Amino acid sequence: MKEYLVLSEEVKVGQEQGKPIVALESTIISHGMPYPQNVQTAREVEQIIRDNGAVPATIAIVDGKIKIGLSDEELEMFGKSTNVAKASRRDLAYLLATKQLGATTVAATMICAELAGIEIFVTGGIGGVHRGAETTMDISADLEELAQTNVAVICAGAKSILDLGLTLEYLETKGVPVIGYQTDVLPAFYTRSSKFAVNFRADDVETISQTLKTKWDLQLKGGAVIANPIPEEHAMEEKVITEVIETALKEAEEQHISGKEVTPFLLAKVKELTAGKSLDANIALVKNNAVLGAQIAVKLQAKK
Ligand code: PSU
Ligand code: MN
Repeated sequence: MKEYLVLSEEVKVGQEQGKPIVALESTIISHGMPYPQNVQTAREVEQIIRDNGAVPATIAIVDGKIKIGLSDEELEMFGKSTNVAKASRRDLAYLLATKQLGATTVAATMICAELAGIEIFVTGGIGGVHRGAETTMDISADLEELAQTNVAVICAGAKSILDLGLTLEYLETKGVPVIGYQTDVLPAFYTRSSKFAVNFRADDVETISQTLKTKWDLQLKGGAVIANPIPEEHAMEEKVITEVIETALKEAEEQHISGKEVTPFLLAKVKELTAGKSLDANIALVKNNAVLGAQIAVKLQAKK
């Protein structure tokens, strides 16, 4: 199994020195944001993690290997290339076997992080149960992964392109705790709140890391969602974003978008319809999650 893993020098040295490592996904770079903001953001997020005492490990599939930590050139390549496959759980083996470029989703990044012994993973938003899933059965593989893989995902909740209520129900069935950082309600990515309560509220990093440690000490397999609201000053107006999302969903339906294209299509549409404002919000919230994720990783490492 280890023969598939290639650690960057920074990650290797970090692990040897017992430093906390924070995983980062690459789908957000290749399919979630446009160039050059994607690469710029990826670099800044890595630096924020270093500044907060942890080591960043951006994960991707390159030339038959799972890269744990990308070089600057690789980040640039994932940001620029148009031939990068979106890699979720089902895609990993084929992309590795055929030596193609794969940008890992939340699900795939969790798998690779666990293989590399990394427990904390920072991203923007997780996939979930799509609206209308009762007929389309479109449910992100991210949720099943959270059910079975021991990695905590720090995110800004989930976008309301999804059915947030059903997403929470699914996570509840699978026993995945959803912890709100300094909030009682599930943040909805672009906005700080939604009408849904989180399972638990944690006002400090210690509570979160101790909860994670306890979960895994008890061998309760699976991850956790740490939901961190977008900073107030970057949040979007709820009415604006709701209308935009309704339009994007309608267009996706009219154009018969399906399968793994759905999420990237909706993300690109939302960005287009908000004249880039949603991108600014997206960048701000990922950076905010990077600070929290690094702090949790540092605390968790101190308990080893
Ligand atoms: N949500 C976002 N931005 C993203 C994604 C989701 O706000 O970039 C990406 C993540 O990589 C996530 C994936 O794991 O989309 C989910 O895709 P799907 O719904 O096809 O499982
Ligand atoms: Mn899907």
